[in-house]
Amino acid sequence: MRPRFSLLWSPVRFKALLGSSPLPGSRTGAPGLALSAGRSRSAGRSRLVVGSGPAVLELVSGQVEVREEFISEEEERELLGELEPVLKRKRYQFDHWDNAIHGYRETERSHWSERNSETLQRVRDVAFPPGTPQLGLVHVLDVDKGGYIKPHVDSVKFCGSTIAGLSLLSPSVMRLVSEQNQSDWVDLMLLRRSLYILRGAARYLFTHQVLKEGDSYFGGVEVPRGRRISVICRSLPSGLKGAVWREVRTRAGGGVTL
Ligand SMILES: O=C(O)CCC(=O)C(=O)O
Repeated sequence: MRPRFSLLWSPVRFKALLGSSPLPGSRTGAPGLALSAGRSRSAGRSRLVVGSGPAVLELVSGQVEVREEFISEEEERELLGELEPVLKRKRYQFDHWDNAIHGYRETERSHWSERNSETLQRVRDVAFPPGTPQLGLVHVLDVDKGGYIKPHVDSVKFCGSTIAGLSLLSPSVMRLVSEQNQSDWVDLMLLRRSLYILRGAARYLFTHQVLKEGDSYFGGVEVPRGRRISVICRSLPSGLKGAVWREVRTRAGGGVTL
């Protein structure tokens, strides 16, 4: 069965994968339902988000966004040029079985070159409404080709209601799974140079993970994994403001304690 969505938006090498068979059964192989164009900002973007069904897509509508080609190749090079010397001094960590991340090295950065500051400001401008308190430190995560991020919810002590991340070097699939019902899932296709944003319910009520090589499928199509660097901006945990809290509770049917 062919995936329901078109991959024409994606780099040429993904087109070659259209003929490959999805894995039988399992979440990994399920094509899923695309986020309806009416609820996302454009039909193009909606093809980058699929879910297990209409209800879960309704739950996260407006709370999950993927923007393809958010940064240019030049901007990616500029970010890598600043990050590589810092990351190369660190070792990938593979050995702690209980870590949320396997095969990674990381850094945090508050000062950036002028051009990279401009790129990051564009991320902040689209992800956070004006005046949102934000973490000054930008989190940089370098996950090796064989590495992956296990399902987790970011700590409410250190991160507010919004997470915004740029993906550099490699495409990958981010999977959100409802904490209340494990059969409710949403997959995000994170192409190289794209931006994803998780807000409110998507950030608080779902775990997120980045799939490992071998499990890395989007809509039944394999997404080959390579080394991936993410550059992540977060809002500050200023306490859930009334409106956000009401929104989260309403979407979850009222029975949620954070
Ligand atoms: O690499 C990413 O984009 C996600 C990182 C992540 O899940 C985290 O830092 O909590």
